[in-house]
Amino acid sequence: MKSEQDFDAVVVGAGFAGLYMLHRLRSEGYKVRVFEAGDGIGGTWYWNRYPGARCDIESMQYSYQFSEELQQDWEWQEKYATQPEILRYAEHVADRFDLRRDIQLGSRVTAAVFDESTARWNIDIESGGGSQQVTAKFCLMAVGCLSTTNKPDFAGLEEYRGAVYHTGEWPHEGVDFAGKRVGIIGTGSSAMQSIPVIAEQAAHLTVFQRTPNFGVPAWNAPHDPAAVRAVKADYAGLRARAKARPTGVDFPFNEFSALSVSDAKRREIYEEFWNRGGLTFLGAFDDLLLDEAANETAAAFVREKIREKVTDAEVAELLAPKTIIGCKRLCVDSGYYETYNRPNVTLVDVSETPIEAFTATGLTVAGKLYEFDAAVFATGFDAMIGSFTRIDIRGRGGLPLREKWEAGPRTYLGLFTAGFPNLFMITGPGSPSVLASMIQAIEQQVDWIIDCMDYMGKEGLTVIEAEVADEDAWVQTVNDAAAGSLRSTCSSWYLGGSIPGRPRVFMPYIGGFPVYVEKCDNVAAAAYEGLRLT
Ligand code: N01
Repeated sequence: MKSEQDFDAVVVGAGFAGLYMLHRLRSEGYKVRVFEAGDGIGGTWYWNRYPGARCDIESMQYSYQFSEELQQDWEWQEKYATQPEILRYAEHVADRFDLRRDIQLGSRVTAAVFDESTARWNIDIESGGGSQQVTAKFCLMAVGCLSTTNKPDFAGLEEYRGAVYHTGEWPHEGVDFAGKRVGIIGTGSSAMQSIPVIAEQAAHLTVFQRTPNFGVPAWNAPHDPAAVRAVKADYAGLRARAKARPTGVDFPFNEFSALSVSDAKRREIYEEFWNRGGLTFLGAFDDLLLDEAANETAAAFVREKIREKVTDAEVAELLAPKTIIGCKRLCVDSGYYETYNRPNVTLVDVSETPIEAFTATGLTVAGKLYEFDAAVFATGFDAMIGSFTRIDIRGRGGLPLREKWEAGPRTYLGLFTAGFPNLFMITGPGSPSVLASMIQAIEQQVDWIIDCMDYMGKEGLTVIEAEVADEDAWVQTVNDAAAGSLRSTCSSWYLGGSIPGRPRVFMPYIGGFPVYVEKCDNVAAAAYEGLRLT
């Protein structure tokens, strides 16, 4: 059955971006509807329920700042929030701001087509076995950066008789691995978090590692109430300091080179940052992601730590990455390396000899069969663009977005893509997104979009779209920023790394959050420079 409805704005996705977008749109009087494929809100935190799932940004900063009452009232329990706690927080926000009445759950947007005769978007939705079509003046893509899972197409997978799970689509009822043999593929953040927990439960765990990753301890712990009180006494101060940092996160950092100090001093500083833990380790020196020699000092330090933790020297060698630290996103670990000292954990190196095929009882590598009762794919995501390209989005002249982005995403500020009028992206490729603190990046973009829409209303303008020349210039800016960073030198999901056939384009803007914010503000101040308004 088809029903027709017209909205000022349709928001795709009810994660943190969709929730805040809805709140702002409704407060400004727009008629809006959010469509969410999941049966609950929370986006990536709704789906990623694998054992051990936590955020790698500290909880006091991984939260909304738009409401002082909200940030004062909410009590985060630990330094790094668990997935269930983050989901509870999202649900609290939805209830507190009465958002649910405009969110349609279990509703996957399958197509969004711009109708040039009406200057509106025709949006198709599949829900509960039926389809629905709505129209909207504005189409707001709040689809997240890490939402479309990457499931490698291993030969023989259909013959495998055990259960198959993906960390990014974990069963809501949980999985009991007690007494089971488990095989896990991948050693990124999701694997590093889930492996210690699964190993404790399972009879045996076999880890298939293609590329080792650097992990720095989380040192997670319950919050010290006095420290929380101190933050809350000046939350605005913390937010302002975070906003001024390239990463959008406030943490201690040094503004000198790793090569400018003596070996002894360098070690002392690394120990200090190691003991603080997490992603902030890379704040030890200011050139760790710029200079290979500087980076190697940090990489060597962490390798040494890994060797200290893992008793079997051969296994330790396999686990110690020989690459740039921080090139792939650094992992925040809790007992990951020590897990390999357990008698029920085996590491299988698939870097030289890839996984050949699944069989009915397991999988083979270099002709050897590894058997297990359940397979866990910790193989990551079709990051940053997968959630756009799986929707049939068509702009002017019927041009599919998939086609336009075939050689890599092209955007203006990560907010617009030329030829797709009135389509806004939140944390889209070409914006800092995953390289800033996500919720902060979301609030900045949503506020900017609202100002832009209000401006259009006041000026009697109905259509906004990026100029091709300005988009080209921004793509160049994004590429130039990436070229200056060691982050662009390895295969990672920032470049579509795990996805076969994907062009290698560094997708997020790495020039720093404050630089990006200033650019967006300048564009707005110059009557939306680079954008055609009609
Ligand atoms: O995914 P990944 P993830 N055969 O892409 C391997 C965020 N996150 O879900 O490196 C064998 O990092 C692949 O190997 P390789 C966070 O931003 C945050 O772990 O391509 N292996 C890699 O080891 C994070 O960075 C949190 O050689 C294959 C792994 O699968 C991002 O999400 C927690 C393979 C994928 O690692 C993604 O993390 C979790 C194949 N065919 C996630 N294909 C926190 O907040 C892929 N792999 C802490």
